[in-house]
Amino acid sequence: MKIDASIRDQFPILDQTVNDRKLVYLDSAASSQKPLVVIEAIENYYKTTHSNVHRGVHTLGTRATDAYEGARENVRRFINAQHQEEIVFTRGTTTAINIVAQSYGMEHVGEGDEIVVTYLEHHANLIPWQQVAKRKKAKLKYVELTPDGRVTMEAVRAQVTDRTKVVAMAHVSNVLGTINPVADVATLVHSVGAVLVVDAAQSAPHQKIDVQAIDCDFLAFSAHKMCGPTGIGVLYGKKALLNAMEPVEFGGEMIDYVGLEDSTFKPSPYRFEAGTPIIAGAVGLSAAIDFLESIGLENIEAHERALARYAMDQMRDIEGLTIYGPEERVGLVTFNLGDVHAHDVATVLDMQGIAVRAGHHCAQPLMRWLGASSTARASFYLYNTTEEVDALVTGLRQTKEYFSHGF
Ligand code: 7TS
Repeated sequence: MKIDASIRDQFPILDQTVNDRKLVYLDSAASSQKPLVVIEAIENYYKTTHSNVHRGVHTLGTRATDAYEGARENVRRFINAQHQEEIVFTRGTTTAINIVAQSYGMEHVGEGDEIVVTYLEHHANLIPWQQVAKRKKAKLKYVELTPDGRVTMEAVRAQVTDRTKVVAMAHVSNVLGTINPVADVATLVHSVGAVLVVDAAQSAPHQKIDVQAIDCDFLAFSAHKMCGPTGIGVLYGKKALLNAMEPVEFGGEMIDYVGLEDSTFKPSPYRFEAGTPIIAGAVGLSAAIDFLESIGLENIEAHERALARYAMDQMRDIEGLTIYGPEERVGLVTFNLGDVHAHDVATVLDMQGIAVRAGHHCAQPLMRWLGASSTARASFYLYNTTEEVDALVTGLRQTKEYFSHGF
């Protein structure tokens, strides 16, 4: 299906004014908006199907379980995982990575071992590994970036040694929009007997993910960035690894036999899903996957990249505006406008109804690497239009005038 402005009719939230201007939502990398089909899937689930899962034998219980496990199968198919047991529902990317760090990391990383990350990680894929490194007296090593902010295989090779136990890397940077060579990294990582953890929070919403083609050991993403609801995400892990890992949370649903002193646990995914799971969230995520696939991820990606190129071409004409990262990127543009603070840029744009993100984007080491205390970011999704990019550029020119002393 071709993407045109009619797609916006699917997103009721976009049809509103903010500060008396038509809303221009350019913050989808933080969280995307939701189409009617997702909102209605969640509503219908609560109206017709809800009960707890995996418990009673009654009809609603069976229907809810089918909906929940059906969502798992849809996620498995979406990322081309081999087995349903490899799909763990979590609260989001952050929780998924924390599970891997707390369980696999604490078990397999020892004193003097190495964990490798890059300078462009979101804090969600950095702090959990800092904690493992600190607790285990392991070394946290950083892959250097090229001057324009890319991760090269040469730079990864420079950090990976036979002491490396885990390499954790974003698939796509939430600040620079660069795509990392995760499949090649997987081959390298496996050659030293380590595992690769891929943070796919910024890739899963925009491009086809194939975990078997990447051959990553773990991969994490969040539903809310891909037209799905908040509160649910996915941890993919290779079956043998997940089944050998200790659970992180304990309680109902994840046990096999409970004795007075000790208990045994179910295999994956249930050993990682203690308590009543995020049933309606899984239903919403599944509907979001169907929605994205009905449009075609390749169409979505092409549309956003075209918008980013169109935006950058015009933004470069604004004197004093700095764009961070290389030309080759996904659909987002991070920038600064002279020495105007990014929060001020975002505030003036908001006065014109334009929503962009400002701050350190949960990537403080990268901000320091860029030499910026904060930046502004416009991120595009399938519902954005060239007219909205034009509004952004006009807004930036007005912002520049407003703060003309900064130039
Ligand atoms: N990893 C990356 C690469 C991200 O961009 C984000 C969120 C996360 C992990 C965490 O995802 P969560 O769903 O668990 O919160 N990124 C952003 C952002 O760029 N602006 O706001 C949130």
